[in-house]
Amino acid sequence: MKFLDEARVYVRSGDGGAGCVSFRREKYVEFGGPDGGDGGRGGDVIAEAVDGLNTLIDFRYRQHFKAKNGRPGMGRQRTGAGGASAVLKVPVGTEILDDDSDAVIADLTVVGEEVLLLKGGDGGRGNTHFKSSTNRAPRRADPGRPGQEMRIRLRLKLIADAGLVGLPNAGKSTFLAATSRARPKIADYPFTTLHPQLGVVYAEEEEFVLADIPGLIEGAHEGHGLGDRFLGHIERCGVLLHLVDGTQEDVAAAYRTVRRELEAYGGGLAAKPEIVGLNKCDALDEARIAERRAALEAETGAKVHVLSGVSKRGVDAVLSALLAEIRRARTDSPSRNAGADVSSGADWTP
Ligand SMILES: Nc1nc2c(ncn2[C@@H]2O[C@H](COP(=O)(O)OP(=O)(O)OP(=O)(O)O)[C@@H](O)[C@H]2O)c(=O)[nH]1
Ligand SMILES: [Mg+2]
Repeated sequence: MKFLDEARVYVRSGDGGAGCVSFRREKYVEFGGPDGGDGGRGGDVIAEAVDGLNTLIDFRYRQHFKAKNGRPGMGRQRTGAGGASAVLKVPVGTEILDDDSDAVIADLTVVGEEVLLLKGGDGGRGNTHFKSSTNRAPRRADPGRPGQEMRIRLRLKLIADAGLVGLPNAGKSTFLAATSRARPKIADYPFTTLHPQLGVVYAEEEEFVLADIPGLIEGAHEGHGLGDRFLGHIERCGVLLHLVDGTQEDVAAAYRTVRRELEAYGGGLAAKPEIVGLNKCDALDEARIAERRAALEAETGAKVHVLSGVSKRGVDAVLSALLAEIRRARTDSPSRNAGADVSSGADWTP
């Protein structure tokens, strides 16, 4: 499956340079004494969140990152040069995990944020350090300390402002296509969408990023259907748009099924603000719409929007309800979406 939101990378910091054994040699100075310099420090491995990236595809082609070793010390007490650090440039929103223990090492959410993954080895001490009253000519110097190595896993979660959820066929991708320049695949069968899609939506002279993910079915948290792993991509959204296909008999049950999966997944998804839409109303008469809307409102205990991604009825009202929540989320954590650079209609997997 060509899903590029995870990558495994091997990183290694540089070895320290060896200390030097050397003695002062000068005309007329017979016993010049030790003057071997220290080795240089090995380079570190650093990860940095940068602007303008939105996939981890680069890490498909380059999976080894090694910092340079420190240079050895030299005579006349010269310290060796330090090794250059290796810098992994990752998109904003990347989590870095230790591949062995699965522990989260860092979560880079702001452009320019850096984390030191591995320290370079210290350089060895030159023989100058081993001079003592009993040993005026030490022949000893330390080797440099070795660098460290680690396997890490990079995991990118979309930083979308709003996320679409619903059963397969609810019309999520149609909604994304109707409101942004994204052109996701749309078809009359479940699981048309196989990987997340992003679109930039313009509404009320503002823009926000909307994520369309594969549909959820009952038992998704146990791996049914496409499972619930895509929900990780909407964990950071400020609001969810929950679409219910209005042409099905039991809209309340459809709503409940998805809610149960959101709750089973955890990650704070169930607690997020949610806008509920009764979709495909172009295919229903007004009496049906009223009846199903009432059933859905009884289930949700909140206002249900009536809309159609095809005829665009109600779409503007839904966008403005989403925007209201997004503005609230942005004021709560202004740095959250800093620099999320997503071109309109960006396909998540190139
Ligand atoms: N009449 C009507 N049909 C719609 C509307 N929105 C979507 N459809 C149809 O419903 C079917 C499914 O639409 P999609 O947008 O692919 O649904 P989805 O929720 O993205 O489905 P998955 O990707 O499988 O989860 C397609 O045949 C669409 O043409 C709508 O507003 N009105
Ligand atoms: Mg879809």
